[in-house]
Amino acid sequence: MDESHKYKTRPLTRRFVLGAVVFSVGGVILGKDLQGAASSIAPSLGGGLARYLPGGDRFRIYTVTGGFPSISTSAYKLKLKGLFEKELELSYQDILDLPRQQLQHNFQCVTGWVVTDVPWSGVSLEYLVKEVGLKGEAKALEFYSYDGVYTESLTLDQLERTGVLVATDMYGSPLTQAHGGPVRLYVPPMYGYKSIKWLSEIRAVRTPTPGYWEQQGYPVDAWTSSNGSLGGVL
Ligand SMILES: Nc1nc2c(c(=O)[nH]1)N[C@H]1C(S)=C(S)[C@@H](COP(=O)(O)O)O[C@H]1N2
Ligand SMILES: [Mo]
Repeated sequence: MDESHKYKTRPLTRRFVLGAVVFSVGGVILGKDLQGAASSIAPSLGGGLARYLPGGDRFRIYTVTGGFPSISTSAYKLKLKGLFEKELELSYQDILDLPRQQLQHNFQCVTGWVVTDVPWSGVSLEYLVKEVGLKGEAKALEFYSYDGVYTESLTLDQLERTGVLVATDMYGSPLTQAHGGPVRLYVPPMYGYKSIKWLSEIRAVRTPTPGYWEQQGYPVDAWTSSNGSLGGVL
């Protein structure tokens, strides 16, 4: 069995969960929607309640499993499987060695919070996919997480229009575990649920299975604005 795919989860403490309840009293709705059953706010972010309110320009940390997978950069592997010309496994270093892209864009969750002008860097997913090469039948990409539960997908058509990053850095530093490090996806013009954290595998397929939240009714086409284009941000 491949050791690199084992991970430890860090369960939320009782205090953590209680904190979330207090926040809901304070006006932040922590319902059964995208907040997830066990999602909460990282205490390390610090600061007062205002920082977590919609428009407070602070990320909220989400996880649908109640823990954060812990994958060291040395154990990290990104699998490329399915309808690629060849199946591959990339190490963290392999990803760092690919041409880097930077972009600055808002991060917006459908629950109402948005963080403006977040600087990201990583590798263009479109570039990566073209380098590896797709078989003719491939029409979409499915994404899997080291948490073993969360999934997402993009059609190749969406990929061409979005400038998706296989992201390793945010605000000029390596992604933290809470934000999906070592490697997550960042899909600039779509709602945050497309930006899968702890990315473990990209699978090229004919017809994508809808992602975790999409199976619960959220749109597969998750554009935050009507034109669905990046408008020259990249
Ligand atoms: N693996 C995983 N990825 C995920 C989620 C999650 O719960 N698990 N939540 C999604 C949602 S709804 C949002 S808004 C963003 C939040 O990113 P953050 O936790 O870095 O703020 O992650 C997305 N990616
Ligand atoms: Mo979200």
